[in-house]
Amino acid sequence: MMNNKTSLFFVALLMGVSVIVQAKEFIITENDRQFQIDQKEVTSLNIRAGDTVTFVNEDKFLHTVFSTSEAKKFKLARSSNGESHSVTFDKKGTVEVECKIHNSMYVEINVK
Ligand SMILES: [Cu+2]
Repeated sequence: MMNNKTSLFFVALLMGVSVIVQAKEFIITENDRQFQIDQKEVTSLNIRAGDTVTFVNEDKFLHTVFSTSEAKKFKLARSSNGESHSVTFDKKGTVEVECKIHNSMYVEINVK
């Protein structure tokens, strides 16, 4: 039989695992010099702290995705068609995501 300490450990472990399972991955594609979800332009997206967004270049153009927002500063490597990069958003706040090459590309990620 497990003693109390051991069973507490397993309860804590299970709680930790369930938190990890709840974190979601969102896919944003780059297409026609737009950020898109399901082939439609997306300009704002609500996610939760801990979620990951994967940016997939499906375009014939190069893209360099970045943000200078306080909640998540990042700059992804320049990507060509078929390449993807992921960002995990750990802090709550508004993250304005842009492309260094195409200044019309913009999506606001609201981390709740
Ligand atoms: Cu671009």
